[in-house]
Parts: sequence; structure tokens; C-alpha cells
Amino acid sequence: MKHILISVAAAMICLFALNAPLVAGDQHQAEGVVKKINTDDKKITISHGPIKSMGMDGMTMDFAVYDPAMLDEVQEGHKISFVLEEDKSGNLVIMELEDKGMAKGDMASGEEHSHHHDH
Ligand SMILES: [Cu+2]
Repeated sequence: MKHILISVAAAMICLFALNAPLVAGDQHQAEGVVKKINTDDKKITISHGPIKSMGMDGMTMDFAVYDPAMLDEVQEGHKISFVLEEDKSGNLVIMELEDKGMAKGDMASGEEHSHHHDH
């Protein structure tokens, strides 16, 4: 019993040290350019830069938003910074986003066209 208590305490210290809940989906900070706002399916097509914490290179892809009201907070052609979280089924959802104003170009490693990739 004592051993169990010690390891629980150690795990809690670990969580506080990381300052991130590992049980809920991990969050990832990213930046990108809004290519399209898809109001019908509540998704934003984003040309995003590399997301190191996910090991993802820059690319253009669709992201669902946590709250449909977020679709009104950004504009096509604008640069945004956003926070992604993986939901239980492994889908990436935008939890927070911030419009940074008109973008100068794409974020997706110089590529003008989107390409397919699997997540
Ligand atoms: Cu991607």
C-alpha cells in the first residue's frame, strides 16, 4: 500500500512539473494562414507551419473548431496562432485561436498547393 501511495504522489509531482494534463488530450501550439472558413462543417482550412510537438511538417489541412463561434473570429488570408488538442477519437480540434492580421504568404513550407496526408 505504501508503494502505491508513493508512486501516485510521484506521478502528481510530475504532472505539476509539466504543467499539462496528460490524461486529457495533449495540446499543441501552432501558427498558420487561414485558407478557407468552412461554415457548413465547422472547419477551417489552414496552411500551417511545422508543429514540432506533434512531429508534423508544414502543410494545408482542415481543422475542426471546438466552438462554431470561433469561425467568426478569423478571416481568410489572415495569419493565426492556434492551440490544437487531440480528442478521444484522435481528431485534432482547435481549442483557441487568435487572428494576427493579414498574412504575407503561406506557412506550409513554401508549398502553394495542398497535399494529402493521413492523420
Ligand atoms: Cu497537418
